[in-house]
Amino acid sequence: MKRENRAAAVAPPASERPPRAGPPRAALGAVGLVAVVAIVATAWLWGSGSLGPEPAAIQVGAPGDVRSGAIVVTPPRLDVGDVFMNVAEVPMRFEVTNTGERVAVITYIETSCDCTKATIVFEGREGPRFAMSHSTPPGTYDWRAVLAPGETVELLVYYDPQAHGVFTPEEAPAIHGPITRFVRLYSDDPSDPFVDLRIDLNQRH
Ligand SMILES: [Cu+2]
Repeated sequence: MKRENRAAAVAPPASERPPRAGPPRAALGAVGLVAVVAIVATAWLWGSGSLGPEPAAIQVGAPGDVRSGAIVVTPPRLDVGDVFMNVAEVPMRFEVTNTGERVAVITYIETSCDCTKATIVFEGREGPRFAMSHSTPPGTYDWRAVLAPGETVELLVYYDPQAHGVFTPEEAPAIHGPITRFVRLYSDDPSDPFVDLRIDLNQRH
């Protein structure tokens, strides 16, 4: 009884009802019931969406929740091989992708040494060049990069082999041979607030 009353209340308008003459009554009844169920279900979903909090499925989640904005750097590690001391600057190119289903905001970049600087090309422009946190601490630049889900931007890293001075291996052995540097990207990704990329090179005189 209850179901019949409800169906009557949300029946489609007369113009959408099937004509009286035509398929048997049983068939019409089935079609009508399907339509009513669909309308009621739609109304219920709408109602719950506007009245309650966001459905759990699209809330920013716990660590590891891939539905949040997620920053991925490609490649995560780059070996540029021999770098000679007489080269002014070695540019390296990476891609930064938001693999999440939400917007991700890159808020800050930090490198492990001032010989290494990093910037993101965002909206066609190279951003500020970040270095170590003591050289370009948070707040140095009024800058951030907002990446839509699936968006990829370019990350440029510059290594300056002369940054520590130009010395022979005998004069300064520490700045020769295998060298490793890191670049750290900070974002609002709740499951992974920063991501590191690694650069290896062989410093030669
Ligand atoms: Cu350095």
